[in-house]
Amino acid sequence: MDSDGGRWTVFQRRMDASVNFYRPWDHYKKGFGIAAGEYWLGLESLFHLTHRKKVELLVDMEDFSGNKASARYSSFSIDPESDGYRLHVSGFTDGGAGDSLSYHSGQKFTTFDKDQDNWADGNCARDRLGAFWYNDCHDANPNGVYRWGADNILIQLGVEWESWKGANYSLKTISMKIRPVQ
Ligand SMILES: [Ca+2]
Repeated sequence: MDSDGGRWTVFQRRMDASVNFYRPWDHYKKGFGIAAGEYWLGLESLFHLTHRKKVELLVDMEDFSGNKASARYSSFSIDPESDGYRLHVSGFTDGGAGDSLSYHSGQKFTTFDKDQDNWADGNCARDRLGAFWYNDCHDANPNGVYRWGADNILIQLGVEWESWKGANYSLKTISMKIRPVQ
């Protein structure tokens, strides 16, 4: 919570595979995990935190070799449940990770039991074993299966930020955090 001046509210974190992130809509709506560890704040809370104030987003990540990178977005919000918790993100600034999130802007949230993605033939959450604002399907999959780096077998099935490490590398850590813009 203290990176770059503090006051950030973490709404997503992966770090040690201690929490199962392959969960249904109701879990992603209400939140799960613990704030000090692996964590999903919940879409309903995220909506309330972003729908009135102007909010920025910081995504921090680390690989298994100790390299770190980030991506920052000057504007972040999601719509109410009645519009599928649709994501709006813009104003990218590169901290070495590249932009894997703009592809997801404008998308509704999809879980294995609620398909709101742009893939006509299937459900991205079921195919990628995660839950996210899937398009057709992802450049970022931070809620995917926790794995230990790359194995050249499981492609697009990991905790991924593809513009940094590609589709065959599952990150050691990733966190997504927001704070109000001054
Ligand atoms: Ca679909």
